[in-house]
Amino acid sequence: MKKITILGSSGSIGIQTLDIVSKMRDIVCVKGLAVGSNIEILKSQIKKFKPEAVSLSNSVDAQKLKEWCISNNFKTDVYSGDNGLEKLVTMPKIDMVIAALVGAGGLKSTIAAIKAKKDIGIANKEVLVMAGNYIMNLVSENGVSILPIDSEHSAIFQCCTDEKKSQIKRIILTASGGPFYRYNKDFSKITVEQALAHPTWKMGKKITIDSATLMNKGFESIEASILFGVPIDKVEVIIHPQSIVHSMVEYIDGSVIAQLSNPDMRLPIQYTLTYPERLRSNIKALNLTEIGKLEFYKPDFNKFPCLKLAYLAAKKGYTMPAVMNASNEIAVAAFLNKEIKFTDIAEIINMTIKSHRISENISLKTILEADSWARQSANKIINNQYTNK
Ligand code: MN3
Repeated sequence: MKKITILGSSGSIGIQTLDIVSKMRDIVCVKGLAVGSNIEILKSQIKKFKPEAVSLSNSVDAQKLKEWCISNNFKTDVYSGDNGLEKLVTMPKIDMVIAALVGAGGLKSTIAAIKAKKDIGIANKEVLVMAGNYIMNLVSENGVSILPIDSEHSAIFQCCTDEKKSQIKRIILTASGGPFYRYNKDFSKITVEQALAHPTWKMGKKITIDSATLMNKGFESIEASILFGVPIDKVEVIIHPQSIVHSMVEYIDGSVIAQLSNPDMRLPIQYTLTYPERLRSNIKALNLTEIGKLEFYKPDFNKFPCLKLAYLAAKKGYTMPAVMNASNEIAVAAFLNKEIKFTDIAEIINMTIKSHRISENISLKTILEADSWARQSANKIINNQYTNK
């Protein structure tokens, strides 16, 4: 029996993870659940999964939930804040933490989980973007496994089980392209509503905007480079609108291995939970003759400057990816708030990373300093130069 804690259980990955768990309760059991503020979803999850402990962002919500648990006879411990997350990931009983928070907010709890020697199912890609090498060092020091939940990285993981990493020539990361890869109108006029309408995947708002700008693919390139130990130059993004080939690995002998399935996040989530075993699933069987054709295109780096910026930040390394990630979070929030234009997102990131002085001394402290410096700078840029309100 694998015992898990899910951080971000009210989000898209969290909900789908629980859906998988409910179908294999003899294999996986949920001990801890953490959400931001979605108390109603958490209540229904407590009823169904009876976790030993849960956590919410703020203490007022936690207090309300505590009273609800008592009056409904649930013996669930209720925590809040960073402390609560730490409690959930360090519970002695659990084996694995599903890190499915969004953004930099998941960094500390992921680190705490690794230090408590828990295996990690990683969906919170920003953690690897901002502190990739630091995290991978901790992973090896503590002898834990970090398994990718993201569909592309799960694909790559499945394509390179036996071969040596030194024999990888190239990782080919596929991208659906988001809603705008064929869009020929003025990108600066793209509205929040248009950007939130993703053609293939239904996800949270932040990642949906990242998918529309292709920043998500930039993050995933960095994530692939970190997880599989290959330089960023060896990770190539290609647009594949059907989202059937989830990614590929090319070896030095010219062989290319791909993983295919209908697009359904429950497959990589299930594999993370059952690895190294494979179990039956309810996922719609792949029918290639029905699909007919699979297309592949080069991404347009001029239309999608965020992708270029992510590669640039990865090449600079050290604190630069953390700065790129933080300025992206600020810019995306401002776009969702209708304070800036779609095209301003890349400009704000560009201005922030250009004015950053890299620290080559990497520690959790310098990473967090770079992160908060970037948030302040990006906010300053928005307040001074972008007031379209
Ligand atoms: Mn993905």
